[in-house]
Amino acid sequence: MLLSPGPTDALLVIDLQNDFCPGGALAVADGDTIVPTINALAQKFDHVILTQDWHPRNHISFASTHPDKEPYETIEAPYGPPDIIQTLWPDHCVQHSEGAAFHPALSIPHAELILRKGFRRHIDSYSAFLENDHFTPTGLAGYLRERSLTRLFLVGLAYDFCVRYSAIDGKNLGFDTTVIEDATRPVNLPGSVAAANEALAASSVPRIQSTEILTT
Ligand code: VGL
Ligand code: ZN
Repeated sequence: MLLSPGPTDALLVIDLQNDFCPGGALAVADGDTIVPTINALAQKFDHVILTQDWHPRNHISFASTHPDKEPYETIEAPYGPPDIIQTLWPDHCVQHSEGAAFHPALSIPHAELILRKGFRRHIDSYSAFLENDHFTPTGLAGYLRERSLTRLFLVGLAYDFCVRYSAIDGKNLGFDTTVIEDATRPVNLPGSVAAANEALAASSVPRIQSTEILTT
């Protein structure tokens, strides 16, 4: 069945930034290969929102901030449950760096909002809706509600982190939420893709293919 986006639908493009693409600081395998699909999908939507991971130097999620830690080790986040375990990453998406810029081939001139997240030094934000304390809002839910945008289609990077958490929070906040799976790529830490698949299924967030929206 072909899905046809309408006036209350939005495409949410998560973190399509240089640092998550090959050659970047936190490169996702083939992260750049989804750009043409996302550009084509964007043409089908009246409303497109981009998110941008946007960290200050010495961000809590950077391994380099913690003297005795290496990337991909974990810490107990000071803000506590429910996701008390914070993965530590290589320094990435530092505010105003080239790595934080959108991939140069991303071409969505009609995108209406660029939502930056992860800008507070002491808290990470995978989700476009809530920071990693699962409490502090980014403002996106209010924006979408004020604009009467009720159905969301998520694409971008990375499937198993920012796409996963954004989709689940979107769904929990009352938006009709779908992930366009072939327009995402995962970081792929041990178990992270299976965990994302299970979490999305548990929240009844469907995964579809871009061909269900693109005619060709
Ligand atoms: C992301 C790890 C750290 C993402 C952002 O966009 O999925 N992953 N920061
Ligand atoms: Zn980040």
